[in-house]
Amino acid sequence: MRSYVDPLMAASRCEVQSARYLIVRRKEPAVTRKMRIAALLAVIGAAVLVPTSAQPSHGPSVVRFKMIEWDIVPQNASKSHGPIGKVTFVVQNAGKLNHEFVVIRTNKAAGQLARSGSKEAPEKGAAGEIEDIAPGKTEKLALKLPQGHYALICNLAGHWNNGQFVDYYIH
Ligand SMILES: [Cu+2]
Repeated sequence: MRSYVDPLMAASRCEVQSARYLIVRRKEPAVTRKMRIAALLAVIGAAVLVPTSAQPSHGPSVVRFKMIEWDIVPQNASKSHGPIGKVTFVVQNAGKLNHEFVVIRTNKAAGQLARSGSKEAPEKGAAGEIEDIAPGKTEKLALKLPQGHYALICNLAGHWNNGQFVDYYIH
């Protein structure tokens, strides 16, 4: 049995090695091609963007959030792509309690604004807020925001501590 298996294994090992060699050989041109395509797309993208580059922003300028017990859930906003400049927060209270929406520019993570167990978080760096949003209501807040990290929180007693916050970046 052994004498039969050994040559087969040797043969397949040899095939694997030559296949590996082929992959390695083909890999480089593929990567180069990809890079060339990416560079080409960048050039096309830049050419398309140049006439309208007055506002160098990416992501929507109207960002929607849903507030629930206990969270602030991005609807169309991505944590990493916020528009630089004017942004309109459209905040729907989809919960059963009143909530508020505070936009704070801070280097701290939204969940680390205060000690765990704190009734409220400090609002140092607050850029604006919607004071009260009744259940079922949708309110808007338009702000001009510089690049940076923001904590979006509800700061009604106990709400932040229950997890009603989200990190948001503008860059
Ligand atoms: Cu709340």
